[in-house]
Amino acid sequence: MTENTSRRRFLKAAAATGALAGLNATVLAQGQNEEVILLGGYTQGWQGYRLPGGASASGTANPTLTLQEGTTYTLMWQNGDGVGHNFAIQDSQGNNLQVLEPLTVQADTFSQINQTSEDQNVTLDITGGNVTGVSNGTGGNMTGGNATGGQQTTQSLVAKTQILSEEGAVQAVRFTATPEMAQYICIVHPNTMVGDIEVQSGGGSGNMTGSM
Ligand SMILES: [Cu+2]
Repeated sequence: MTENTSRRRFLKAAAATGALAGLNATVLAQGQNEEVILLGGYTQGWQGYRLPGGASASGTANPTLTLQEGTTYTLMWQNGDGVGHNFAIQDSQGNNLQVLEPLTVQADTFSQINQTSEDQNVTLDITGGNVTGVSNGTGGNMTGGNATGGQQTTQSLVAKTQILSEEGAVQAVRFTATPEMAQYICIVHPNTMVGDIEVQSGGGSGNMTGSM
């Protein structure tokens, strides 16, 4: 805790003096064209806070995530009730798809994104597997950067995330939408914490009929 606080203080000071300006400008370029999804993890159901494609997140449990094939999404969820939850994406047969790149993210970053309106663009700074900052549509940097990201060149994809039990803690994954994605789920509570994923293919219009 103390370490974290003093580090944040350092980062704030560094940002104020402009020491991190160059770093932020560099990593910002990697964050383009990413969509951010925010969910709340509750035993009775996933709560939609920020949904892809400008969909309204108003009060719906287990909202359908409408994704565009080939688009990369960063999904963050916050533990809302102190019960252990995790996150997986499954195909229509219920198989966990090994497509998730785990990212670390701080709870205050989640809060800052959650405070932006749904139609406001958000750009993430992601480096070394860490979401180190977030910018809003006007280009202003809302959080300090993480100056010590380290070199994590190995991107290991997982089929499900680790169980997160601490209330208020945030977990993040990055994935690219593919047609076999059918639902997102908490493996601990597969009956209540499960929602549909609809993946729209890039080219077509009017994809009303089933694909199988
Ligand atoms: Cu759960």
